[in-house]
Amino acid sequence: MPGPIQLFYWPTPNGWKISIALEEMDLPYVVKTVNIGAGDQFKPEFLEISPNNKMPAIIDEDGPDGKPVSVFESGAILQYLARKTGKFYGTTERDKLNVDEWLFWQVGGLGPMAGQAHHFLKYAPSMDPPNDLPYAKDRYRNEVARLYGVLDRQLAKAEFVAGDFFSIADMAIWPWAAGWEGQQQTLDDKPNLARWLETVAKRPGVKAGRAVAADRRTDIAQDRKAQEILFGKRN
Ligand SMILES: N[C@@H](CCC(=O)N[C@@H](CS)C(=O)NCC(=O)O)C(=O)O
Repeated sequence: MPGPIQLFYWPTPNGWKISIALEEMDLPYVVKTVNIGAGDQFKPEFLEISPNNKMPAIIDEDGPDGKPVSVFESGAILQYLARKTGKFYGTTERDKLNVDEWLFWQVGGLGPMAGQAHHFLKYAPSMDPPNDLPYAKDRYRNEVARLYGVLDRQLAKAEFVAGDFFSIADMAIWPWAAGWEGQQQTLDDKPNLARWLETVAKRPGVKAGRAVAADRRTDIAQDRKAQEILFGKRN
C-alpha cells in the first residue's frame, strides 16, 4: 500500500494551490514544511526534487508507473494530480484546453506579475535602506489591474474560469486573486471577479487547503533575515 503524497509546502499563494487541490481531490497527504524565509529551499535534499529552489513540490509514491515520482512547478503538479484522479479538468478535450489556457495564464502571467506587485509595493519599501520605486510600483499595480480586467471579462461568460465547472485553473488563480487588496487593486469595477472570489472561498476544500500550516505564516516585510535569504543575490 503506497504512503500518502508528500507535499513540500509553505503557506503562500503558490503553496495553497496544491494544498487546496489535495483537499478538493480528497487525496491523503502529509505536509513537509519548507521554510523559505529560513532557507530550507536551498537544502540539497530539497533541490533533488525541486531544482529551482521553490516550493511547492510533491513526492507521490504511487506514480504513473506504480513507482515513486516527484513533481515541481505548481502548474505541473496540478495537471499531474488532475490526470491522476480524473477530477477538475472538465470532461471533454475542449474543456481541458480551456483549463490549460487559464492555468498557463496564471503561472506565466498573474503569478509572476502579482509576485512583483507584492515585492515592490510591500517588501522593497520595507527594506533597510528602503527601495521605494514609484515606476516599479505603478508598472506592476497596473499590469495586475489589467490581468484582473481580463479575468473579470472571462468570468462574465461562465461561473468558473474555464467554464461551468470548477477546475485546477480556479485552484491556481484563486490564491493569488484572493490577495487583491495587498496588490492595491479594486473590485468595484469587477463584479464577476468579486462574485467568483466569494464562491470559491466558500468551498470546504479551499478553506481547508488555505488553512494548512496557517500559523507558520510570517510577515516578510518585517523580517530582514528572510528578506536577505529570499531577495539576496544567488547564482
Ligand atoms: N513557478 C513556481 C513559483 C513557485 C514560487 O515562486 N515559490 C516561492 C514561494 S511563493 C518560493 O518557494 N520561493 C523561494 C525562493 O525563491 O527562494 C510555481 O508555480 O511553482
